[in-house]
Amino acid sequence: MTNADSWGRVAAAVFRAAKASAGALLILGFSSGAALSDGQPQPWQMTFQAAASPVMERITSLHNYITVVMILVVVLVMALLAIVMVRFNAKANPKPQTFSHNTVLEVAWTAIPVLILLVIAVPSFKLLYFMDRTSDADFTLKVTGHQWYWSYEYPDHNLSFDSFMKDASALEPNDPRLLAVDNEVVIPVGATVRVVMTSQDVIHAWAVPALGVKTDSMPGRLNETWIRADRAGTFYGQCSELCGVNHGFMPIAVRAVSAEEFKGWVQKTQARLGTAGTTEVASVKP
Ligand SMILES: [Cu+2]
Repeated sequence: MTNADSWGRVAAAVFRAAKASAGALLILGFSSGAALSDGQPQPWQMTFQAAASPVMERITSLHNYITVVMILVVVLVMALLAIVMVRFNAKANPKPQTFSHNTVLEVAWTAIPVLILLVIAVPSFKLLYFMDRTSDADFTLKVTGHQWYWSYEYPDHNLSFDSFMKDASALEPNDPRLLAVDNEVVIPVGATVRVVMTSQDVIHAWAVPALGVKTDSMPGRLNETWIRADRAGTFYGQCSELCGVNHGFMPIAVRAVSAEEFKGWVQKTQARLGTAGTTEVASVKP
């Protein structure tokens, strides 16, 4: 058996392994997300939480699409590398060619990467503009970050309250540890909610994976995004900007309910807090 033969067999084995692992990645990446529906991380979760908003659905499909493009690029580069190693090593090709330019090849290896970038950039920009569109919102939610809790205002419903992480001793049976809060954000299913964000001290970030939102809340600035829950449920998130010693203990919980339940919640909460009131809560103990 010649050396080239054994290199060929190595290359073929590498190809088979690459194909198998790419297949496994595809299966994991494309199926496991759909099985999870809780709006919170799961043990051994491999991909995103199941999408609960149109933005997150689009983020998930853009991710899947770019993964396919990426696998094709990796396979192409590996194939070219294998060909070079097998056919042009010193033993297989003892007398190298001496030319140094090939116009067709040079145009191709400039144009193809440009095309690949365009194929990725066009859907990315479409999604960015989609995420930015908040013109037809049903109501506004104002989020303010504090060291280390969130406060929420519903200016259209004359309502405002603080939201602290639930202490381990206060957890109910179904509350996720480090994610459950005393006062959840409540929104009606299907309503488009404009979310404006700011901070009272340092930079925080309001992030809820299932709703596809992660926006910085900055002191002295008002950032804007929007959310719309497609289904009922409680969707959890965390502060995603390192903001100090209790950064890991200022979670976010958004509960999506029916329109009637939302109305009831608004009345009940107004009665409980007084309009534009603020809850009294103990400071958080990590
Ligand atoms: Cu923070």
